[in-house]
Amino acid sequence: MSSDIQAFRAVLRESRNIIAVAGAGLSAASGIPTFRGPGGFWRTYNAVDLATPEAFEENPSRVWQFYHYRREVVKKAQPNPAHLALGLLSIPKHRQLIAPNTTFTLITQNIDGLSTRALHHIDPTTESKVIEMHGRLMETICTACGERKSNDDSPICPALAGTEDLVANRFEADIPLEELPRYPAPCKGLLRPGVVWFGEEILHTEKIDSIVNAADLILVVGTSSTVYPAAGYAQQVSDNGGKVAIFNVDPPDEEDSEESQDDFYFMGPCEETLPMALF
Ligand code: BV8
Repeated sequence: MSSDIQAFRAVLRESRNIIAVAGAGLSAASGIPTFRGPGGFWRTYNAVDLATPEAFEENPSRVWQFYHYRREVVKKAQPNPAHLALGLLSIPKHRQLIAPNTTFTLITQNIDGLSTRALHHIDPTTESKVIEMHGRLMETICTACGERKSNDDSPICPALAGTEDLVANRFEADIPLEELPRYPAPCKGLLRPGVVWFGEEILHTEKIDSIVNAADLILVVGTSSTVYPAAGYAQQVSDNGGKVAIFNVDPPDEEDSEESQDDFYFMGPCEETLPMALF
């Protein structure tokens, strides 16, 4: 396992199909709490327990307050240097400088849209796309007609206004169903956040499978690699003879370091290590 930047750059140059799989650590420097860090809780709930269809079914008022809170956090957030580094790698004319004659695809587990915003900061005309495999916070799906729509209203409905302030609102509101986000008339169906919950199939699954199978280098950026299927992509690339580069603040796991598939390990905040390793 190496953190030799020159060796990593040589691998970048000799690769053909590069991918990155990103997690909450990519957006940490933008002020967005990670799942398994201190911010992984909202009120007394573990984020993972609220990101399920069952939680929404049981208490849509609570789940909508959780997602409204995260929408308001994201609206105040800006892409950080790690988003921008991946954005530059996504755009062929910039990628040419460090990895000529390669393809690059960013697959993100994050729903904050910051990687897409970074891309458009760099080049508003770019055709490059980020694969947002767990959906988007700023989209909704109608539970009645199934329509998926972009929605970055703040607040998304009057009843949620101010509920993001957990100090002013010490007690969780109990918002009646009819006051939660609804699809416009005549449908008026209850909306749900446009994200993939645990137990639901990820988006773009066939496209991701073919891209991961073709990859000969994977950058694993800011993820605990605990949620599948994303957590399995690095092993898949390694099994296919490809190389793995980890960018994480945590040190490598001791117990599995001997047989770990990691060829490179850049320990530190990815907003520093990623730009340094790539450019
Ligand atoms: C599915 C959207 C099947 C919502 C999320 C085996 C195979 C397949 C599935 C399973 C399986 N085993 C179990 C499952 C089920 C489940 C799963 O994986 N469970 C886990 C808990 C075991 N998977 C699913 O349910 C998936 N669906 O498989 O469907 C299917 C197939 C066909 C038909 C029907 C069904 C769907 C999972 C998607 C869930 N939705 N998000 C929302 O966000 O609210 S998951 C959510 O949690 C995130 O998107 C992300 O994926 C995950 C959190 O992980 P991380 O992003 O890694 O964040 P975390 O905080 O854990 O770690 C942060 C890391 O960053 C840390 O390592 C930290 O050290 C590091 N870090 C921090 N700061 C920095 C940093 N690193 C660098 N720089 C820094 N500055």
